[in-house]
Amino acid sequence: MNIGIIGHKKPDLDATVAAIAYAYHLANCNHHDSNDIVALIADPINKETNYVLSRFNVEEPNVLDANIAQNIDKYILVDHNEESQRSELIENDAIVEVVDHHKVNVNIPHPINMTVRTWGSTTTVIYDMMKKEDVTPSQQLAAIMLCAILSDTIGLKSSLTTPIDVKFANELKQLASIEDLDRLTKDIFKAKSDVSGLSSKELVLKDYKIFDFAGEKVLINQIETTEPENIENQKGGLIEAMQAVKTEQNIDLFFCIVTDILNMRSDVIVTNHDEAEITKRAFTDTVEKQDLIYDIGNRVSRKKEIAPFIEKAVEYGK
Ligand SMILES: [Mn+2]
Repeated sequence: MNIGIIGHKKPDLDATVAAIAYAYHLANCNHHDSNDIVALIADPINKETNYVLSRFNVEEPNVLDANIAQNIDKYILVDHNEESQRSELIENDAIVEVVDHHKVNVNIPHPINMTVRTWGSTTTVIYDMMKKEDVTPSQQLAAIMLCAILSDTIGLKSSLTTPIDVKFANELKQLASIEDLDRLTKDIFKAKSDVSGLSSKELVLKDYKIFDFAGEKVLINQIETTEPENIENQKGGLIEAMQAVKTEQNIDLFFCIVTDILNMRSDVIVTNHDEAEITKRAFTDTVEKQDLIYDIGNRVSRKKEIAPFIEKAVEYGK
């Protein structure tokens, strides 16, 4: 029996590291034969993840494809639970467990194990599970787990950060023998902000999630960057790319969030008047920065401060 552990489509650092860390955990806590457990990703990794895995010499997981799927009997979902964020190769029947820190929206017709916490990263949840079973991550694994927590919590500064995230980050820092947390955070931010060579289409799909809000297919992309002006200067091309994606993927509403990770604030780019109206209804204090770009102030967390408000605004219009 083979178990695949896998994060959401368009994996970020947390989705990738959570799969690697949970595979390590299950292989080391004696409940499983390690040969049966494999960490996977749903799509190729991004530049930030590539930077972190290369820096700490950790092998990148395989991308789940039809060949690999033939050998997997069961799946554990990490860092996601909604069907719209799941690889299409995963059958409902094969899902046995979820470890996550997002809102829950699953309808699986059999009992599953779920470990969901309101903490800053899925990696934080997995480290807690490791501690409870006396599993200690290797130095390399501790380093990438620390990076995943720093990335998902924007350097432990996002409003989603809990005292548990801070405590565990410090423990992992010790295990990884990392001296300078600020330096590491800056290195991760730099890799996260590297948009060189990305087309407009790649930018507007850099870190996206698709939601079903009141029957509307809503795409929310987030570009985390230290140089938001470099992104917004390309507005024309970005909006054109957003319109093309809407047509290709039958998206009803598209919101592209540009988050300034140094100043902890965001703007929203939209493609039309309808999306602009929803943005204004969702964030009542929003300011129109330029045509089709709205300043939404110090909101940086898609899952907590952005998506729920867009959802309410979409429902209101129904
Ligand atoms: Mn996450």
